[in-house]
Amino acid sequence: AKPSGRHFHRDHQRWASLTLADFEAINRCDRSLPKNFNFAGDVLDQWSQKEKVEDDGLPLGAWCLLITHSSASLVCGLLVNVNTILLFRSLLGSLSFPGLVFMPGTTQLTAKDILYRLRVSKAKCIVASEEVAPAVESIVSECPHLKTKLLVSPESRNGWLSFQELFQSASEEHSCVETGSQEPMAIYFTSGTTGSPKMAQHSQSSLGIGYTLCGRYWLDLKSSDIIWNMSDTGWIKAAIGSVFSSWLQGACVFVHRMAQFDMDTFLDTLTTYPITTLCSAPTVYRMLVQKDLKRYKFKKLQHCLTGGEPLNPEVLEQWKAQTGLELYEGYGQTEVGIICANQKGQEIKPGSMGKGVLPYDVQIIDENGSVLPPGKEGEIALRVKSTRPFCFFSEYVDNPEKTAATIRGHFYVTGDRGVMDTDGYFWFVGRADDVIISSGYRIGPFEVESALIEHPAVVESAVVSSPDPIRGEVVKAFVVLSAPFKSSNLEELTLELQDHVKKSTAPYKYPRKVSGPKVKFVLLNYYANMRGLPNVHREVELKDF
Ligand code: BCO
Repeated sequence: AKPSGRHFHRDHQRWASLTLADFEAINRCDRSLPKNFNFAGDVLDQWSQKEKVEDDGLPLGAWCLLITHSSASLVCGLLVNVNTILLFRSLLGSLSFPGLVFMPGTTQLTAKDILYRLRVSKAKCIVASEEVAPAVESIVSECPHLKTKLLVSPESRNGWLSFQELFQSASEEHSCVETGSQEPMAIYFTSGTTGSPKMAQHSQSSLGIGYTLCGRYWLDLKSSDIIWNMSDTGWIKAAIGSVFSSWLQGACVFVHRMAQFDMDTFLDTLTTYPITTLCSAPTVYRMLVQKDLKRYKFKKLQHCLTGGEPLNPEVLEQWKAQTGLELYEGYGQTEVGIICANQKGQEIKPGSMGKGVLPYDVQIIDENGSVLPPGKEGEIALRVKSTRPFCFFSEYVDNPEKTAATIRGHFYVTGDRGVMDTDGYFWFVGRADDVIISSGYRIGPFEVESALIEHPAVVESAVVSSPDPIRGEVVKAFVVLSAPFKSSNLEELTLELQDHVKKSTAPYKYPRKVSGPKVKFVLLNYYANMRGLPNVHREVELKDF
């Protein structure tokens, strides 16, 4: 790749000798982590300098190199539903401040979700768009730590600072702060089987350096590429694909936010703009291969990626047959980023999620933490002892028990079950717990059950995963109705319950299937236990037994 081995900017006093090749060496464990690292100063400022001094065909200069500057002293910022370019500005601005941790929120968060996030994180500042401002105002009185509200909008609003005004009046000169490479940089909320989402904290280097090889070999990016990574900015996949991995390689990030996913807009975008690299959830490819794709001529598309949920081999084959392009699957988690991938140049085995990605040592382990041989099913795990890889999350904030519970022997356990073959390729089997992976979202059943139980019709609920041909899995709710609702029209009541969940928590979690309590479900668990499967609360086809 073009930038490899080249100096970002030799004259720069802080990183006079550190190059992209050095960041790669750190990922290969051939070089130790520097004491200090700051992505804004040590990567973006270098590319910015390079762009100023060399005219070597960097594509559009559109990697949003706009560092904000203000004297506000913030500790934590929640960024919700802001226009993506502005989100990048605030995110990069946040990197330039000492002690500031950013916390992206997905566009679908409800007022209740925002309240939860602001309270547990004790965030001092929120950056939000106009659409979200009323939701924030409805809960702000319950957030004693929140001091500053920053509105991203051409309009002004009482009680909010204007992001645009502050940005325009900020000096173009800035000096980026020194940050320790293991200082906290970001918090991502992630769902588990029980309880509310946990705060997984990443450091300056885990996100800022950790995915250098992933950008080069999985995303296959060069500074002349344009990547469209469709993930919502609230997910770590956006941090990897739309910020850190891409900008480490100097690639241009294409941004097109759709209020709601629309297939025609999606296809028009690929045929109109010179996007070279596409990253999207398997669900999107499943939807796409239903269409006659041969009718479309994608302008520059040459590298396609997917992740967030398992990709079925048929979809990979259909995509290739229709477009002539391979589909490179990656596998990872909020806590650890990308840990397995089908990298460019590697043979793809359809149905496999590729090989382990450096610096991780990925293994399949048993319940005692012992490594299993190829072909044996167990839990997908990463070696953390004696040395914990630097690109790991640091901890679940304020939750030492949950942090400790991820460690088994010498390994971090992902909670996913899989198999490694004799060639070192990993094959996903399923979750080892009750987390539901639907359309690339990780959904905690408890969160949906809590939302359902708030409705007067629901006395009890049990939420499980159910197979789905397009979304991989969907949320299915079994409910026991309260006496006054027992004679209700069930179709109408189902819609009402779905709507209720969409209002109570992020709508992507709503139960797409709702049913009365079923003996069948209890029986399935019984059969699962008979087969020695751990804790399987999923709806499966009876034929599977
Ligand atoms: O399908 P429905 O129409 O019944 O429901 C949809 C929306 O209509 C609805 N909704 C959205 N906003 C709403 C609302 N309803 C009421 N009020 C609102 N304000 O809620 C449902 C949302 O479902 P969705 O998000 O799946 O929507 P959609 O349009 O079907 O999108 C399909 C996908 C595939 C584009 C979408 O599911 C998606 O983006 N998935 C990928 C998620 C992702 O990026 N995951 C990566 C996580 S990070 C990770 O895995 C770590 C790996 C390193």
